Amino acid sequence: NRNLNFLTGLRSHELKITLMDWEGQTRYAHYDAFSVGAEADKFPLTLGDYSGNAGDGMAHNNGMRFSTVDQDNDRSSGDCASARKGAWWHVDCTYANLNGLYLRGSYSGDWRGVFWYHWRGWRYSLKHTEMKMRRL
Ligand SMILES: [Ca+2]
Repeated sequence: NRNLNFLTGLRSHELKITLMDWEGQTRYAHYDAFSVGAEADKFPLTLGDYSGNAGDGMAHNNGMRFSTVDQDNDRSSGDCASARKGAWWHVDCTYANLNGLYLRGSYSGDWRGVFWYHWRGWRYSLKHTEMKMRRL
């Protein structure tokens, strides 16, 4: 996150997230702006406008601070990074959990896999995901 803060502070960037399920289907979400703020502010996320075919899974996270298991900066009375098994820009908690557990497709139980709610729902852990940023 320090590196993302440094790089996105130098120049404007866009973000493309690609997702793949276990059947080989792919989807993408593009945000026309992407930056990560300073560590002192808990690495807040800024996203621009969405386009794509995965659904706007990260709109909810826009403007949020980054939470980890030892840094609860979310808006939940609980601890989302622990509950969702992944550090992220949690709100209460998230509809996109790309740092979650690698659970190989459908799973039961709580929201803890690598999910993108707006595509495969929260009980499906994706096979492959990427977050790619590029200078504008
Ligand atoms: Ca909390």
